[in-house]
Amino acid sequence: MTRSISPLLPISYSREVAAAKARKAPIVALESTIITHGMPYPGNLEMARSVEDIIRENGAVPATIAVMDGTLHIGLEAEQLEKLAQAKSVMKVSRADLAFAIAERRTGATTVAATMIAAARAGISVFATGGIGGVHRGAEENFDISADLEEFVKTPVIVVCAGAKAILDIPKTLEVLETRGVPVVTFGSEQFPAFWSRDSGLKSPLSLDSPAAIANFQKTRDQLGVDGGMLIANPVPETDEIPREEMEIYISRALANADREDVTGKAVTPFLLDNIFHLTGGRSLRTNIALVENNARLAAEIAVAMIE
Ligand code: PSU
Ligand code: MN
Repeated sequence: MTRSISPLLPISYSREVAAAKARKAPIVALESTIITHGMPYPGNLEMARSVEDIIRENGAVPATIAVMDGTLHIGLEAEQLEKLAQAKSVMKVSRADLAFAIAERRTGATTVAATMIAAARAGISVFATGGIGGVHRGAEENFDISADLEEFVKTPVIVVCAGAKAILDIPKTLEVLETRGVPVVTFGSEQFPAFWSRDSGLKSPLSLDSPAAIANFQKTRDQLGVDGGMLIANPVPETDEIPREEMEIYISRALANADREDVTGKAVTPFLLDNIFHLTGGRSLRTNIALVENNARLAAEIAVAMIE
């Protein structure tokens, strides 16, 4: 099959995002791997919709990012979001293969790294998600370190997450971020959170108490000529938390299952998430949804503060 090479990147803005860009309104980017590979349908669609609504309620415009049939979408229309949430065999794309999905006219859900690239390309500086990828347990053997970490070095986007999942090696994840010069700021706490749990047992490198202070920090980095993004860790609300000791039991079982089934590469994170979902009888999913909603709220407030 021959295909003409397009001189322009096939990029499409939702009506809402295009209007927000025109009036320079605050915009918050959202990733799509969490929708296609992070949660089962229909919980994933409900989550995606409620997160978008929370961003709107807090004075910003949501831009869910995904590649659909080769077009890079910055913001999805309602029917596109619905289609993506039910789509099968969607690629999970990161820095290495975002352009591949576009060039080959595929459908790809964007990870944190790919969403940061697309957001920066679209002039969006704040992004909300659940958890970032990091250094996996056993990385000294399997070399499994998410491309998400390296993206923070290059791409100037503030990413709001609920810390790192304890399926990862959290101390090593923080070490890599420190080595690569990525600021890790916990919102309203001195302790770095562990996704489903409010405390990882590790101190956060930095902490700040207001969206305005976070916006000011990023602006100051920019004035100093320091490149790259930063990680804002927002602890899950207390009422939705699953304590660390309890999570550790499910995590060890999920890791043992992954080991037995020889799961490797990109499949590792989705496999563990799905396993933990079943092991907790769905409770991990409720916590996951609550923390993404909480992150959407904070991200909208930061996006508003960035333009003040
Ligand atoms: N962590 C989560 N939920 C997720 C992911 C990570 O708690 O859905 C997804 C994100 O899209 C993240 C990606 O960017 O997994 C990391 O994948 P990998 O570890 O293969 O880089
Ligand atoms: Mn990996």
